[in-house]
Amino acid sequence: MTDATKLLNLFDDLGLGPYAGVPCSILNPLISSLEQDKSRIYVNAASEGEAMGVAAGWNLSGRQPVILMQNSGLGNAVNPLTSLQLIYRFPCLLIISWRGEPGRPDAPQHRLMGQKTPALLALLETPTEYLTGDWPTDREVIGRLHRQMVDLTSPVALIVPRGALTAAAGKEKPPSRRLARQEAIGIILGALSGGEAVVSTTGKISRELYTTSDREGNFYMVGSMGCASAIGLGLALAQPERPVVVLDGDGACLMKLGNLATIGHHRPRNFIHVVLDNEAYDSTGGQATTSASISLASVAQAAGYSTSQEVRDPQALAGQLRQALAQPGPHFIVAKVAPGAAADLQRPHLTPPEIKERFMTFLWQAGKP
Ligand SMILES: Cc1ncc(C[n+]2csc(CCOP(=O)(O)OP(=O)(O)O)c2C)c(N)n1
Repeated sequence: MTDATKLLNLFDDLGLGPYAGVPCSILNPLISSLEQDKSRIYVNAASEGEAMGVAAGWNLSGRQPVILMQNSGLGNAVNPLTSLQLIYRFPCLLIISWRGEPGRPDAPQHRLMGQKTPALLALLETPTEYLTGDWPTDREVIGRLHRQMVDLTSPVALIVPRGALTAAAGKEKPPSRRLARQEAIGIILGALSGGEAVVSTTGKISRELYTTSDREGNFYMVGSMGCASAIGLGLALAQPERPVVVLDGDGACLMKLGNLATIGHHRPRNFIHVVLDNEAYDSTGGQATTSASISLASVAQAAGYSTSQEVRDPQALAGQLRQALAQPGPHFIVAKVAPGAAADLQRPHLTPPEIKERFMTFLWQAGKP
């Protein structure tokens, strides 16, 4: 396996950097090295598209930026790639992890993008190479790719398959005294009376909800990071009598922060938006989001939610939720929770179409809650 530190040193030698991106567990060795060693700039962008913009700013200052993303995030980056980097000819290195690589078992949301990633990059006229995990080969691969980037003054891509990268052991994070996310989910589900629709965001939140509180009225959104609150808005507007509870992550909420404005504008009375805020992308290795330094609750309040509160203990969470269920919304609750999850978390055993069918049947059969 290729060591992340060696790779970063090689990038330094080639004059590559600074760095911006959104994490993937495959890229965790690189991102956690960047987070720990502050000698290089790493901007933890809210979305991959935003990272492309930050990188273009660096290009304008004469730098050769590196943008890190999961291949699912390539979707978010396509517009800037085609209408910014490629047309202005900004040389930069895209490091793209390869979830859903054909022939390797992976979660269903990665299948199609995994199949299409190389073809999509080819279609987007972006020269592409693969990290192999063999250091002498990888050194050559990156040298070749960098030469193409410079010669063509254009973006280039390095696809990183699972297992190609490794890192030196990171620092142990001190244990958090905050409420565990799983406990918070238990409190929220415990306050429901049965007819509520629950939409959960991608990653460990959906896995925890499934493992501890599976019910027909749960819609596990396994991909499309950031869309849970938008799905919830659609549902709440279409079913105004039914309370809709969205379980969001801070990373996902930040990725599509604009959803808050849309929800605040349309003001669905039956909408409860809970952000389980561990200040981290826990599902991909615990890299920091920016939520520690901003108040998501203030953003929601300014966007027009009826109520917006930050809670830190079980009683406050239960109390806020009871109130939200009793009074017209939209409501926003930020529950500050600890990073980390149980080791034995399951993934939904249902396929995405089965999740959909079961949830739709629930909506029909449950009638009015
Ligand atoms: C567009 C996109 N970019 C990146 C990912 C990879 N990814 C999956 S879950 C996740 C972290 C989500 O963080 P958060 O919403 O804070 O929830 P947590 O994992 O902390 O519970 C990331 C980055 C993705 N699925 N989609």
